[in-house]
Amino acid sequence: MKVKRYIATDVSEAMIKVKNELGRDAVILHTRKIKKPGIMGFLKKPLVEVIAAVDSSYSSNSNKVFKDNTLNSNILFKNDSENIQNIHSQIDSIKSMLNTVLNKINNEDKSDTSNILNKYEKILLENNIAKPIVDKILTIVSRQISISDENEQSLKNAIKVIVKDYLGKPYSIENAADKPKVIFFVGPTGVGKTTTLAKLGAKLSVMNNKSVAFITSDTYRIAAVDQLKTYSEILSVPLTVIYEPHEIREAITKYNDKDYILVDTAGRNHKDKELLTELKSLISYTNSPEIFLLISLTTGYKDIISIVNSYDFLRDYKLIFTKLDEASLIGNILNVKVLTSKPLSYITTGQSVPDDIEIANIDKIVNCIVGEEYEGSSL
Ligand SMILES: Nc1nc2c(ncn2[C@@H]2O[C@H](COP(=O)(O)OP(=O)(O)OP(=O)(O)O)[C@@H](O)[C@H]2O)c(=O)[nH]1
Ligand SMILES: [Mg+2]
Repeated sequence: MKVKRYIATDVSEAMIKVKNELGRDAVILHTRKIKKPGIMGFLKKPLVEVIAAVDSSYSSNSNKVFKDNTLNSNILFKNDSENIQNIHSQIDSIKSMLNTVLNKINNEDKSDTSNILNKYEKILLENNIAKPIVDKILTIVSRQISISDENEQSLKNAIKVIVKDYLGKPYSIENAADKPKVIFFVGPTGVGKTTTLAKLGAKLSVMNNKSVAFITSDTYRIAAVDQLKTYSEILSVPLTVIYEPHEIREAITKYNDKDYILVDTAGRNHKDKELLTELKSLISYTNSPEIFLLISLTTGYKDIISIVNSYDFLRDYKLIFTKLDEASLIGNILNVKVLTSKPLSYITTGQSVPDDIEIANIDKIVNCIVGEEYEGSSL
């Protein structure tokens, strides 16, 4: 075996020297960094010392070891970098897979959300709720909760809360404070003014033991007075017929001791300004009257808007909705309520006096608006 020491400025220079002198079969036994001797040596770059050996009898094996070592370390190094690259590319593909899954979940969520919102938009529109009101409700709702299949019920409940809030608390005639309370029944022709007045008159006098009187200013139709006269006789409630608006003052004075004075008015074609002026004059002769505007649930929304606009000279009134039994949709209750901001009071549910009337049941109306059954009376 031949062993030799080499000093070089770096490893590659040392290797060249080893290779030149000992040949390709040389084996590196040892390498180390060394300082040049002397003070100046400390300031210079260190040198490399390589101890190499060669044995002719093992030359081919030694060469192999040397080569294999190099190869192994190369392979190892190469494998390491490939592995790292592999890991990076796997991480990248996991990332992109995750993104795809997340996008899918998001999109599914969005499509779930819009499916459920679409479903309720349809239900509300089918129930005749005006489009701007439907949009308003759904905008509020979609801001309030994130919607998915599981919380469809929460969406429905949120809609119910908003609708309930819009509808407010119903007003009952029994809450009237002053005495006598003068109550006008106004509205379009044939809407149910006289019948509703009779229903409430009967409830107040027979069931609530209140003293009641009737006044009618409806002398346009021959049968109109007779109709109310019949109810007044059955209920033993006095009736006064007035022919001019100012006569109402005297009639009210006459019934000063009563708890309630219910005033029937002639049905007005809401497009007839003159008739409406007469009604205005009649009401103006009364101190703090209570007014009920009656609207039939069989009337279309466009006509309802026109009716409500014609009666906007009445600053204060309560809403009575009639003929629920004949209607197939209930949405106009909400439409009118939003349009007028006036309190709801009663709903009439048929022709029978006095039974077919109820104080507006807000929960029943709300449930029906979101697509559930209206409990009790028809629809
Ligand atoms: N189905 C149904 N019919 C009703 C209801 N309320 C009133 N009616 C009927 O509607 C018709 C007109 O009722 P009226 O009380 O005379 O109506 P009105 O508003 O006084 O009519 P005019 O005085 O002519 O303007 C009558 O046949 C009533 O029986 C109701 O809730 N449901
Ligand atoms: Mg009438």
